[in-house]
Amino acid sequence: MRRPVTLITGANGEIGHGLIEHFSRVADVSVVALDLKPLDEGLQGKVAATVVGDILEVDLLQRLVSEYELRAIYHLAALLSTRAEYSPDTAHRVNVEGTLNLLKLAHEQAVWHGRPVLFMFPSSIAVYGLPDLETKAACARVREVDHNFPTTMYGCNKLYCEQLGRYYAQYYRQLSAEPRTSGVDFRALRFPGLISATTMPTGGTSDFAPEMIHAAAAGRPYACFVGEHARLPFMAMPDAIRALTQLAAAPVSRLRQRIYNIGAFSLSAGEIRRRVLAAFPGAEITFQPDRARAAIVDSWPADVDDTAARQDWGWKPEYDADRAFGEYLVPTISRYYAGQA
Ligand code: AKB
Repeated sequence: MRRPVTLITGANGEIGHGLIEHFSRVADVSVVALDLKPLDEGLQGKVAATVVGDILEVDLLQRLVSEYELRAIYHLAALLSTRAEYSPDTAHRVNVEGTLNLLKLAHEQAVWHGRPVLFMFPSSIAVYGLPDLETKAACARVREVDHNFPTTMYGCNKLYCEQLGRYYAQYYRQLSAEPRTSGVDFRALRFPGLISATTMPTGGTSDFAPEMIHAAAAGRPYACFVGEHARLPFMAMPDAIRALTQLAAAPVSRLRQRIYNIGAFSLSAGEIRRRVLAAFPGAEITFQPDRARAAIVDSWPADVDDTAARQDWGWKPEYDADRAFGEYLVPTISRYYAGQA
């Protein structure tokens, strides 16, 4: 008898950390954590099993399902936007072929145990591509269907994988004599830039916000790679975890779409700097824009329209900018670096 589990890929990343902490407090969920690197020590006692390996290794995935019955997959593994620009072919393999491997695995599992497999997919504001700053200013809150013209490999990968997931959930093998669903219950969230108080992102382009805050708390100078007017939507990590688990728990009958924007607050790099200086008055933060990375940020929206998520499954962020800085980021990061000192 195989053990029913929830698989988290890319478990060692920022969202993985938050999700594992969350599931460790939920009695009936056993997590198998898959990552290229060994799971961080602090998380090891919080999962049923850890697997070190690559989502591109089909044999590894098959060995996994010989031992476990997958009831849900949180597919977090990806190369983020900046890193993907340095190795676009690898990014395509990991982000697209890796996702397809997991969609196929979810389908096989659903057929095997005769019930739908929940497939949660973190997508991104990187799927948007605004042609210029005038357009960015004019359409402050983009809807899911607007401006889907990504300028990065990562954005192209996320947009395509959203559509692959939608295909698996709604149209899989639609021409077969007896069309049935694939059994893959695919649900995606388009995350804004995420800011965690306890982990640092690697390889993203919205990273200037967490980097600025963490550098200030650690007493390190920081040169921001975008200009002070560069503006993006952001979200505190606890809200991101809540959004994932809330969408996962929503009855499928409530979902009018498979892919949802979610928003929390929108800040420019200059506004983040002012908030960081208010909390850490000695911080040394300068602006030294990197033309290419700043252009990526300029192509992403200043904010998103998340009306559909609010209407369909009750999305409402708990952290606006004041609460995110005042009650989560500043106190938690300060404690974290005080403990390191
Ligand atoms: C990145 O910067 O690549 C990510 C994202 C916005 O998806 N944080």
